[in-house]
Amino acid sequence: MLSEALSKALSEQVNAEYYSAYLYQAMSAYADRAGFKGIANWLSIQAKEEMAHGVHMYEHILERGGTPSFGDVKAPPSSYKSIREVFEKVLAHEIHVTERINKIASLSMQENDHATYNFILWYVNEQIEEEKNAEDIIAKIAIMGDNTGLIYHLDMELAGRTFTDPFPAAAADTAAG
Ligand code: OFO
Repeated sequence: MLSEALSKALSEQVNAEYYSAYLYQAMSAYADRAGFKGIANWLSIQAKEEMAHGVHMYEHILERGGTPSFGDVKAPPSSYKSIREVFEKVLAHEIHVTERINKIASLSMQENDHATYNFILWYVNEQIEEEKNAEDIIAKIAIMGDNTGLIYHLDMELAGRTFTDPFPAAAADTAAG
């Protein structure tokens, strides 16, 4: 059974994942209004992934007999100076999320909760990809400078991103009852 401390930490992380979704959706709106539909698509899919991260974590709390708690999801910033700034903020946010996830991993170990430790390792690994994705895009933007024509190439590339359920097995289990 999940301890109270881990129930609280995981519930707060569910909230943080929902905030991530909200943040990326707001960034997507900025990119869309600035005319970068492909970048807006990438950010919108990122928002969907964050929702899936939050739901999956919520389900773990219930599955382990914990009590999920709910708080306000804070409002994200909605205006940005440039696409470069957007992705710098994505990276800074993901670094922050990595710190949060690592704290939950440490707490699971302290409490000898091997099931939660095993569960949170998926998120630990996911954070490697989350930070790398943002770093790769920032590196491309650094080469492009403020050349809007080149940013449109990035826009076309990011238009190709499609949503893949990060937890297809869990979705199939739910469907099967
Ligand atoms: Fe949930 O990985 Fe980004 O924040």
